[in-house]
Amino acid sequence: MPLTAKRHASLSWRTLLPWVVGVLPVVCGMAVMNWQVEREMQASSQATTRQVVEHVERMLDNLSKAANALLPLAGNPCDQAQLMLRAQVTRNAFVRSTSLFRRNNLYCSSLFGAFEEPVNPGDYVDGQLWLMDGNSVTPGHPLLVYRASDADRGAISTVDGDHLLTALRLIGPDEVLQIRVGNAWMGQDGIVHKGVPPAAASANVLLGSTRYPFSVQGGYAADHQRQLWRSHYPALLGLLLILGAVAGLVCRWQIRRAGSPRAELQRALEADEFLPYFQPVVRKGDYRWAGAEVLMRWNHPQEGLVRPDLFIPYAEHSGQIVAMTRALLMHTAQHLAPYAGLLEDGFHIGVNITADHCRDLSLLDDCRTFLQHFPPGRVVLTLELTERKLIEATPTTLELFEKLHEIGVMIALDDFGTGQSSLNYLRQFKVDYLKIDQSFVAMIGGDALSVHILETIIELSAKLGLGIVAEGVETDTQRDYLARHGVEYQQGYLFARPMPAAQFLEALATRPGALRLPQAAPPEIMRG
Ligand code: G
Ligand code: G
Ligand code: MN
Repeated sequence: MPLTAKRHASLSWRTLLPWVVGVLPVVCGMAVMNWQVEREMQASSQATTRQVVEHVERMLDNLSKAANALLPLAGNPCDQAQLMLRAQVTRNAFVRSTSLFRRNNLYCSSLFGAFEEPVNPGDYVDGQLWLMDGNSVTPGHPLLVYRASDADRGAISTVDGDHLLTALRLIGPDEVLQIRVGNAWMGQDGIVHKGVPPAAASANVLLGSTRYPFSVQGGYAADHQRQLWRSHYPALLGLLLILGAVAGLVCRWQIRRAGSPRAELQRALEADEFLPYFQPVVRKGDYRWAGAEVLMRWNHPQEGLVRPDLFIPYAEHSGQIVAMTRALLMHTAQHLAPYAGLLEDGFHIGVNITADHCRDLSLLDDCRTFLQHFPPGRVVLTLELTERKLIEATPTTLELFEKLHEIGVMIALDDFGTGQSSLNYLRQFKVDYLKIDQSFVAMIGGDALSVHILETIIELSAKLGLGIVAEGVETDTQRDYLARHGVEYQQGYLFARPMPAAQFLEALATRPGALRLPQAAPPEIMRG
């Protein structure tokens, strides 16, 4: 409809909103998925680190068992103890070697027997554990050394760094894991480093053993999260994209629908923007106002006063014309009823109706309600059916017209001569008046054939006993011609233009019998 309220200011949000609505589920979904991935990574990093701690603790249990079994032998001569040292290596899994020391001097080993090497208790964290990067037997090969001591003597057991490395690599193949003892640490490269290991890029976990002075640090490399996304979420991401697209499209559709003619008419109806305008119908002879046709106007907030031919077709198409006419009848009654004294008895109020009104009997109630506003006999309600679109003679329609006649409502056939209604049609609907279309009135003074058509219509209506109203009378010539040919009622700019209720009532009150009513500035502000 060319009439929807212009919304320049809101144009941007109308185009933007569908995008926002479409993108929102994707962004939210991805945020949730990201949070889920991080939670999963944190949980699995925690679990893996704990597993490594427990595994290393189990190794150290074996080492401590061996060392503590040998502790009573510390100080004894090596040749007495040597066999026991070897027995502990054999009996305890993970134990690579055992040795005894006395006064910071390692004097007996399971591998070499009697032996001399200095031992520095300061190398051991808590005097107990040392992650060393190699010894004289296997230089450059990591070793974890456990030391059990009693005063200045004690026993030492070692586990090969390969066992640690296997644990780190097998338990957490996808993770970055390091075992830390004091300020030495070893990662999955199997090399002992000094200092603090770098924190993992994500899900960094540091878990200390409660039983031995070591800890394990775990986490994931930077690209792990991306890999997880790639392997877990393509389907979900696809679903989110589809969801976003659907949400955006639905939103766009809704916004468009909200701007549709139907929605705009509904808004106008609720805002009470449809007003009745009144165009008098005058009687032949004295040309007093014998009635008026109610013409709908739309007092549009942006467009101003809108003529019905610009919006009535949409209202008819959508069926909203019924509610609009009901509101129009109500307003007309409210405007006129307080001034009913100004109207002569039998004052005709013409209201335009369409085929939609004839689908059920609701029009009957609307008419009844209208008439109840006036003293009996004061006004005659005349429903104008346009001849351009014929109403079907269904049982409901016939019943409706029957009942309308019963309550005194009259039927006029509007725009007569422009359609193709048959005489049968006039009879079926018990039409009371014909309104000659203004195109025929405009022919007056023209060629003989046109005038002949007009005269035939007038004659026909007389023969059928129908009242006749000529529309669109603009000149004295037309007025006088019609009067001469027996046309009872006339309507047209010559007498008055359609006018708002206040002006109509004022004219009724001040010059009720005026031959020609004052033609003030046309009350209508026509659009376009
Ligand atoms: O005054 P005018 O320009 O008002 O009217 C234009 C057309 O709109 C006319 O053909 C008239 O029949 C139609 N019209 C005016 N008011 C109404 C109304 O309330 N209902 C219907 N259905 N048509 C109307
Ligand atoms: O319902 P109907 O189609 O009869 O509505 C009458 C239409 O004719 C309205 O649009 C009304 O404004 C218009 N009209 C009324 N009197 C005149 C007139 O004298 N000349 C012209 N051109 N139009 C008129
Ligand atoms: Mn009409």
